[in-house]
Amino acid sequence: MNSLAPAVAEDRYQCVVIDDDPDICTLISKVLSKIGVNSLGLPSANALAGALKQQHPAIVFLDITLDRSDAIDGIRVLRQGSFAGAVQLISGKDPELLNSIKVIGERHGLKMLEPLRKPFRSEHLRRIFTSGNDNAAGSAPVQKLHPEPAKWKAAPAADPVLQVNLAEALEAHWLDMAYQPKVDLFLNRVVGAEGLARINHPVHGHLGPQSFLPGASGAALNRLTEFVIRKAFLDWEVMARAGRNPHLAVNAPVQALIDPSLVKLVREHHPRNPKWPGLIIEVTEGDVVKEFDAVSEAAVQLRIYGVILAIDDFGSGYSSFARLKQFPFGEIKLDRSFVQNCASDAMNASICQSIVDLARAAGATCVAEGIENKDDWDALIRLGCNFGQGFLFGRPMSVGKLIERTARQG
Ligand code: G
Ligand code: MN
Repeated sequence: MNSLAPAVAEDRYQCVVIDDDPDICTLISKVLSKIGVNSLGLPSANALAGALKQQHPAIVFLDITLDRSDAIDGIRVLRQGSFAGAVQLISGKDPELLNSIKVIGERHGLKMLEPLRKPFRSEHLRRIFTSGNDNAAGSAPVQKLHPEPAKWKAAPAADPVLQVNLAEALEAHWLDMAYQPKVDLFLNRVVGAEGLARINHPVHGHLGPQSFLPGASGAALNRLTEFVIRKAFLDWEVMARAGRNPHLAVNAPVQALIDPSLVKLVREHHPRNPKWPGLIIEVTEGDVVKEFDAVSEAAVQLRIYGVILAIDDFGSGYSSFARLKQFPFGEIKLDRSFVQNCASDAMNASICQSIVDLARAAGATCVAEGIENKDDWDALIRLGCNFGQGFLFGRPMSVGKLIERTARQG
């Protein structure tokens, strides 16, 4: 009935503590419960992976050495689970090692707090939640983990995000799609766009996927995927009537992609106009690797109807090149963690070069994600990357705006 769940529902843990020493887990949990924060203690990175399927904690405390795993494994698990909260390293190990691990976490796109050295006092723990509060002095209540602790302000993704039930949002017709232009980097011309689902909430305005994807049921994700595909078909027709012909893309979770109803939907509803260039469905690399055979089969079947698959965030999912050789993808989307600073960072440039070459050898398109400045754009051209998207070329926009941004084609 209530479509707006609080950021942290009552049956959810606000914190997860990963430490192989149960006494430490208990100690931290006790201190946190005194300030109204509930937490779940776990011994290993593996256990964390399991817990993240149900839990969306605002903060994860992470010890360095864990049960048959370590903090680096934990970081990988968090990255793969697209963890949007903050990570608090805790250890008695030397500060240099702690700092190197913090840097690795940041490289994985995680919000890493300043490491906490063991032994620590309960006061230190409390400060994590209360610093930045004017009335701090250790007594500020933080039940909702909200008052936006100063440490979290730097990274908006780490703030607890308003959660909306996806099934109810679909029911209420709040779903909408914004398009981010995709450009030919050599010609500086818009050739297509990536559709990004969002909620147009009557009270809270535009809400991104972080507000409706975590915790969404499989059935709701299937319906969302059906929505974005139908919308992309309809919006292409709108643009075609305005004389445009963009190659549109949408994102889909792998479970929805391999559901037989998806092929049926494409088969029945794809535009019949002979000019239609087809649709691109983006699936993340990690997902592809998990369901390799089923996704490969769906990819081949979808191709029959003009739909190709793109591997999204390529390079971030640790796929093996050997397996990739057998995967029928049509596009690789170079993860923005490599694209950003590729002009000045030799390692990033070299990774981009390898992926551009890989795409070319596979006969696939390579699209650089997250281009934010001219230097990186120039560098990508030198590397031979043909296509790109990013704030430099345009933020996600309405179909009307996209028509304005796109060249009329005869
Ligand atoms: O997973 P995928 O790469 O499809 O996610 C697209 C997301 O990337 C969107 O949320 C979009 O707003 C964001 N995005 C798009 N372009 C840029 C950019 O240039 N810089 C950054 N930081 N984010 C971007
Ligand atoms: Mn994408």
